[in-house]
Amino acid sequence: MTLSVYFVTPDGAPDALVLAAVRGGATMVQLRDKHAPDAAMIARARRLRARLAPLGVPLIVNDRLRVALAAAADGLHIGQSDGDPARIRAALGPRAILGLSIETGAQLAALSPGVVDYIGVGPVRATATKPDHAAPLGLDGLARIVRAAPVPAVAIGGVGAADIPDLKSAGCAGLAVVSAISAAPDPEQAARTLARTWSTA
Ligand code: TZP
Ligand code: MG
Repeated sequence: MTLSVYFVTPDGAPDALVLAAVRGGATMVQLRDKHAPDAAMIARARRLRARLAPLGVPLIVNDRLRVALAAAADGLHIGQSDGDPARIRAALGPRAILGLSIETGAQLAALSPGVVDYIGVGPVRATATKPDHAAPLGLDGLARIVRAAPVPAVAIGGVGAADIPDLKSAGCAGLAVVSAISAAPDPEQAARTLARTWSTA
C-alpha cells in the first residue's frame, strides 16, 4: 500500500479517468460514488480492479462493505457514520485494506488499535466536492492529528500539488484528491505532477 498519490473518483467517473490517473502515477484508487446503485458499483469495481491489480495499484471501495466484498476489492474506506470499524474489519477479513476518515482529534482518540490500516484526515480546506464536509482543519489542525496518528495518514479536502511540502512536513504519507486530478485539463499530467512533486519535495 503506497498512499502518496491517492485518487478518489468523482461521482460517475469513467474508467478512462481512473486509468489516466494511474498512468500519471496515482498509487491508490478509491471508487467513490454516492449515487450509483450497488450493482453498477460492483461491475465498475471488478472491471477497474482487473486493470489495476497488474499495476500493483489497490482499488478501494468507498462506504459500501457489500460492494467491496462482492467485487473482491483490495479494500474499503469508511467514514465516521458508516458503522463500527472493528465489526467492518471482521467482515472484511484481515488482509483487505481498511481506511477511516478522521475529522477531529476526538475521533482519532476513539480509534481502536489494530483495526484500520490508514486514516484520511480532513477536510484540510472547504471543498465543493463534499458539500456535507466537517469543519476544515487547516494545515495546523491536520498536522496535530497526523502527528498523533498510530497509522499512516493521508490529507484530504482541497489539497493539491502546491500543498505537498506542507503535507510532508506535517508527516502525511500522501494526499488524497478528487478535483486536483479529475477537474484538471489533463488528468494524467496532473497525477504525474502530484507524483513527481511528492517524490522530490
Ligand atoms: N472527504 C473529505 S473532503 C473530500 C472527501 C471525500 C472531498 C475531496 O475532494 P477535493 O476535490 O480533492 O477537495
Ligand atoms: Mg462514508
